[in-house]
This record gives sequence, structure tokens and C-alpha cells, in this order.
Amino acid sequence: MADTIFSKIINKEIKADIVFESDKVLAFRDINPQAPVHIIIIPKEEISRINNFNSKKHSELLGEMIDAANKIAKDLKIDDGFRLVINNGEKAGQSVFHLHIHLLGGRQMHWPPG
Ligand code: DGP
Repeated sequence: MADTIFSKIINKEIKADIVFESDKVLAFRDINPQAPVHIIIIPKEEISRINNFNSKKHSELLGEMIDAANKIAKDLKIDDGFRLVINNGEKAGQSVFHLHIHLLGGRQMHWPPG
């Protein structure tokens, strides 16, 4: 597994405020929240970025990440409106090269994003 900060969170080598965990998926509060609710949802399997997504291998896993997003949104009472974001590559703002979905909510969102 590539040694990103998220693999350290998966391995419990560094602490995170975990809001959901299953065999394959982990979710925790973002250290630098951009909304009242800002959760990072990651696969425990290391996929560096969405460029490397392979539907034959990863569809079920991505489905579990979306299921987790819906469950967390409901648990945290933002299921009436939230945003899911995947940044792919530095140009899109990706800073941690372990695939993750941002779940943002708890405020009015605007479009287009910056
Ligand atoms: P991105 O820029 O799309 O790669 O998002 C990475 C996010 O990860 C960013 O919003 C900040 C968050 N993050 C980075 N390091 C840590 C950490 O050590 N703990 C937590 N909870 N979040 C982190």
C-alpha cells in the first residue's frame, strides 16, 4: 500500500474522527472542513486517484462508498442536501493520492465550484 496519510489513518497509526467503518470503507471528518459537515470517505484498498478506477474491479467498492455517504448524510442530518466531490490530480486540487470522496453539507452550496 502506498504510504499516504490516509493509509496511516486506515492502520490507526494516526488518529481521525471516524464516523463510519466497514470491512472495505472508512470515513472520517476532514481536518480542514469546508462546510459544517465535511467527511472524507475512502476505500481501505489503495487506489491513488479516479484515473485508476476500473469498473470491472472497483464498481462494488465505489457503490459501498456511495452507500456510506448516504448513511452518514442521514446520520448527520444533512440528507436533504449535500455535495459529493472527487478531486482527480493536482490540477483539480487533489493533495492526498488515495482515492476519496468529499461529503459536504450543512450549508447552502454554490455553483460553479472554484
Ligand atoms: P484533496 O485535496 O481532494 O486531496 O483532499 C484531501 C483532504 O484530506 C483535505 O480536505 C484535507 C484532508 N486531510 C489531509 N490530511 C488529513 C489528516 O491527517 N486527517 C484528516 N482528518 N484529514 C486530512
